[in-house]
Amino acid sequence: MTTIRLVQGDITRESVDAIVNAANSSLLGGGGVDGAIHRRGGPAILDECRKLRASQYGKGLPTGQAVATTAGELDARYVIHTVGPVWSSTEDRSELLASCYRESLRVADELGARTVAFPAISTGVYRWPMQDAARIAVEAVHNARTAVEEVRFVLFDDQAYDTFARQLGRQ
Ligand code: AR6
Repeated sequence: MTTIRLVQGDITRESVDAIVNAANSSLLGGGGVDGAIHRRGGPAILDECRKLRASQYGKGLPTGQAVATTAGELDARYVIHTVGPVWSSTEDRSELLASCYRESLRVADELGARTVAFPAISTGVYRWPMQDAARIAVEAVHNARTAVEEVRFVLFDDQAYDTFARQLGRQ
């Protein structure tokens, strides 16, 4: 049974086994939570991302998949990079967003991680509406068969926190 916790704040301050990064397929960093993770985690994360690109992901990490690196100087053992879908009003990409959570938890299981922090994947630069993203995130975690004991959703602002709290019936 996986416990879901909600936290408001900066995911790079969390102390967990694995921090999930809302990356892009290049794995070479970006803005938003990706930029914050690389900034605070230091260059070791990017070094490993570059090696992963060279060895396995020359064409980029596909949307909906996940891969782990060191967490560098973050208070975590791993960063799990996943690529969320860009929001589309004409195409239903929710299965890809659910896959980000599922695949990240699968990678966490492979690593033996028991506590995993997630940001609200795709809800920033990729423009996914928060309410729909919260529903998909919570359902994906509820449906996942995982040994992860605690999933911590780390929401950056009040609105995101309140939306996840409502989705969990905690408000
Ligand atoms: N801690 C927790 N949540 C955060 C933080 C933080 N430090 N910073 C931002 N958020 P985004 P995406 C929230 O844009 O939509 C990058 O450039 C933010 O408020 O980081 O999946 C990548 O390289 C929002 O709710 O990720 C990709 O190119 C959520 O995290 C692209 O953005 C996700 O916003 C990915 O876009």
